[in-house]
Amino acid sequence: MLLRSKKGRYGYVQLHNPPVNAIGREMRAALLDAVEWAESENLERVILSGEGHGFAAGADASEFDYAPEPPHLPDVLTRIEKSAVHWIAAIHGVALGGGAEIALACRYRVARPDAQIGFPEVILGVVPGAGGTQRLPRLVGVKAALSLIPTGKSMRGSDALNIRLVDALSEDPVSYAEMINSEWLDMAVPSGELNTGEAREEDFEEARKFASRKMPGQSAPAVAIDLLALASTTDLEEGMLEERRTFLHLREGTEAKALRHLFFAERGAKKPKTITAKPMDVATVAVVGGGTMGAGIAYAMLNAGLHVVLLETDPDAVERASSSIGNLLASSQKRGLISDQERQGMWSRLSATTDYAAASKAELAIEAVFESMDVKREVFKKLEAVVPRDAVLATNTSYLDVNEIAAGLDDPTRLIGLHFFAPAYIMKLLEIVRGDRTSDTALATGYALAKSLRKIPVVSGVCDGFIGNRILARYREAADTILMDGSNPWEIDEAMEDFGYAMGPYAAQDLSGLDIAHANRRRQDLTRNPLRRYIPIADRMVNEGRLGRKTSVGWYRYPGGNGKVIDPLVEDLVREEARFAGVARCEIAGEEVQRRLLLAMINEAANILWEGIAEKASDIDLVTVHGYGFPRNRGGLMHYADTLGVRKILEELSTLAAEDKIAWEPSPLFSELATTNTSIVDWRSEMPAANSTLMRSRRG
Ligand code: T1G
Repeated sequence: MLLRSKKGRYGYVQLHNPPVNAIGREMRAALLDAVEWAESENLERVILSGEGHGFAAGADASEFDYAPEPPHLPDVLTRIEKSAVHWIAAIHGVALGGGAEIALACRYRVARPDAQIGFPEVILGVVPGAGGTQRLPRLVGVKAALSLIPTGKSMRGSDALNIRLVDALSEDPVSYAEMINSEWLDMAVPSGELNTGEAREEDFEEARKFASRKMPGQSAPAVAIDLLALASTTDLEEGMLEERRTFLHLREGTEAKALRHLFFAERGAKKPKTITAKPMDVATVAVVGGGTMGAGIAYAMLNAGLHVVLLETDPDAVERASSSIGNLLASSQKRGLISDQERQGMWSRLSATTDYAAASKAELAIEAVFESMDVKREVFKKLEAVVPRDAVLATNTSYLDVNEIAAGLDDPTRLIGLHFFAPAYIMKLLEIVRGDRTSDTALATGYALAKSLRKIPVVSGVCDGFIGNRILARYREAADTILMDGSNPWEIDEAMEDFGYAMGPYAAQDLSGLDIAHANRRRQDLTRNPLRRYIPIADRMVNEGRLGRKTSVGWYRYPGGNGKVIDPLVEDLVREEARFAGVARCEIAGEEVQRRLLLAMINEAANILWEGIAEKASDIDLVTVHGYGFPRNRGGLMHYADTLGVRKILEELSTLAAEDKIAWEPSPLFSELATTNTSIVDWRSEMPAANSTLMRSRRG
């Protein structure tokens, strides 16, 4: 846990807990031993550094589900701060959360300019619990502390020097620490003994507004601001006691548990245990189709340092695609996301053409053309003729059958789905669709590409809509049913916004366009169960030309292309459709709207798990949070379902099934979970995702 040595009267202590030096009980105890060791050896200074990639990533978050064990970090840090031996933090890589708090307790801090220092605790739904909210404002002032702790942001070492969070910069912090003059060290005042300086109400007000805008519905940022205010009016010891009490309270709360669940789910998604094949090395990607999705995908690939060959059907389309990508590059540079040099480098790695032969060196080729099976099959025929035999082929389809596309290939094992979400260069989620014949190499290559694009990959089996769009379709069907039976769009939207969605289902449809879901429903006409209740209201809207924002009218009106306003005409239209359908409408309370829409999605997601389309529940949480706006502080759809409990879900679905058996038939997963007393998030299918035998057997 710690590597310890000394040279003369200098002690060297290195935090050692790969991969990120997370600070757990053993490290806390070792730090305490090191303080006593340094004093017993009558050392003049201890130089504290981190072994490996960084200083320390913070407290070991996997311990947060258990009772805290002594020695507690705040106590260890107080011992360091009060020790007669001066501790110097020599920081490289990350010093986050508890790692940054250790540095604050040291007498002196020297960092590499490219180090990352910050307090991301609020991202985990907690606040710093080892003196961060009390020492930081004393060291850097309240205003600077308000820009760091309530936002969870980290800053480079070079910026940290500007606010005196570190005292010096060096490419070799340990050597620098050896040369610090002893008198300097003696004069350095421990951060805990400093005053916070001016604390203006307007700074707190601004921080509160920023926090509620950037982290809506999350409570930790506001609590962190209160603790920073406390630092201005209370002595360090008192303030730390209140901070510790607050941290422990938040840590037990549903919000922190939800955010912790997502934290580990996001990391688990990056390195799936089930994929052992070696991925192809991808340096050049061919992107077929330069429309919105294709240009976005091309930009994402360029931004990851790859070469892109963009293929279009004719010179005009090539020109349009090139200029779309050029505009994306220019706007990123204008927003300071990339430098001019980076922009030029990305532009130089793009070649756009109608000539498929240009793709002859691509290790991966992805199509983002019109959602037509024939068009896609045609594209893949042309790609197969030019790309290397072992190149991976990918489709960006959002719902077409990947197996059917693969059936048209000479070698179907090379095909995967790579379902990007618009805008492809921003949205983190990437559904990797595994067909029946997809090879492990192709799948592993998809994952490796996701990592280089810094996406959150989730593997899906083949079904209509994969994971996300299949749940979305059920969500919308349930909403339309409530619309028919008594609510109106804005009441339903309000209910889901009260749950935590930034936008309800109807405002969201206006954004994406009602015609997209309409086309999907038409496509499903032949396969839909004729006995299943069908709600024609959304079709009526499309037939009336009300497609959403793009036509300035949809479920709402958008006068002058501005914000949405309620449109009484929609209410009339809904009432008329209910009359045609012979439905006696009645008022439905917001809580009931929430209950039904959430249960509908939970049940669909349970079937997705049961059929082996998704490998684990936490993957569905990543899809719903990162692709469909499910409130982050609820932890995702399946983590939220576990807070309801399997038995309660089964009971409520059974009641609803009495009303409409086809729509509400409880997923068999729930009976299995109830029998084995297993939570949804802990359930594991006996087969890896996308196992077609399992899927077919369970789909019935
Ligand atoms: N606790 C436990 N495990 C952690 C961890 C942590 N804090 N941080 C990372 N890991 C694991 C992670 O699960 C993964 O495991 C592996 O390390 C690599 O992570 C008292 C209360 C440091 C920037 O919030 O931001 O301190 O999947 O894939 O991309 O006031 O990890 O390999 O088994 O993310 O190079 C505050 C969280 C804690 C920092 C590295 N600290 N970590 O990114 O690797 S609360 C944080 C990160 C606290 C104090 C409070 C990133 C990283 P596995 P990775 P990476």
